[in-house]
Amino acid sequence: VTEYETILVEQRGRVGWITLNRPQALNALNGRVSEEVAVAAEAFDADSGIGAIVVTGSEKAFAAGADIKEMESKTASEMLETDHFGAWTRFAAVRTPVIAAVSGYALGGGCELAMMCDIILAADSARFGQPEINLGVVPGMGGTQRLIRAVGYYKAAELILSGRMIDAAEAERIGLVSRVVAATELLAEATTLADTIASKSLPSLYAAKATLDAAMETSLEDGLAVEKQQFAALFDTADQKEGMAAFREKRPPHFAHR
Ligand code: CO8
Repeated sequence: VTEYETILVEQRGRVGWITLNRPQALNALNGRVSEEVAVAAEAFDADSGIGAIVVTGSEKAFAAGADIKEMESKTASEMLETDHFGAWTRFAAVRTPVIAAVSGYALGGGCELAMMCDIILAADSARFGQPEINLGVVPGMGGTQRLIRAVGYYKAAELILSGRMIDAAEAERIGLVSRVVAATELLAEATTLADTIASKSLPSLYAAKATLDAAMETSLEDGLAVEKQQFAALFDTADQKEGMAAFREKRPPHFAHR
């Protein structure tokens, strides 16, 4: 990727913004989009001037799914030969906290992209769903696994087997989204939240995300071992000394933010 064609990328303060930008296809996620999102997120992740990433779409659609027109004529061996998921694996692996700011449709791969993020902020206009069953397929960007971990087996099974779309209120009730805000406030709320996160100590943000990831992926025993390691390691950072000194001296901490 030398120039972005399907996304807009911008740094605002310590926050990296990635805006999906294929309005003619409701931000359908084709191979180009996944590569560009991965490259942009990795570049932000490598930059110590960035403490949070926001992924968003348009008012009408966060993303209406993987690009059906791109997939339609593929054979099984073509699907297996091409690593369609590789770019998304790279995106999901960034150490920096990622917020999905969702307005409008987050369907199929769009819902799955939101679930690759650490926090899902939803406009009251947001609609979530895994409609792949209506196309004769199943979720293929992590939806069968991440939705169950997010909302439990029975909610996930109903959504995946029926293809039913849910509104933001239901998504919040079942635990799929972190918080619902008025559609007109979505970007302002995302900005406030991202700025707040990005103001923290970077090593502790990386550690927090690593422990959260461990909770999703391992047993309690292994996860607690990760937590113990991450917690201890932070005591060698200047930010830990600063954070605790600031508490003792009753003043705000000044983290290094190199
Ligand atoms: N792929 C390609 N094009 C799309 C997609 C999509 N997922 N969604 C919408 N578009 C296009 C439409 O074809 C239309 O284009 P055109 O104007 O050229 O006909 C344009 O976007 C506008 O869409 P609509 O006219 O349909 O807009 P509506 O407001 O009438 O409807 C909907 C909005 C309800 C969101 C409707 O567009 C829709 O149902 N979209 C498809 C939703 C869907 O089924 N998503 C799941 C896709 S499968 C998937 O995500 C699998 C993930 C695993 C991938 C694994 C790696 C490859």
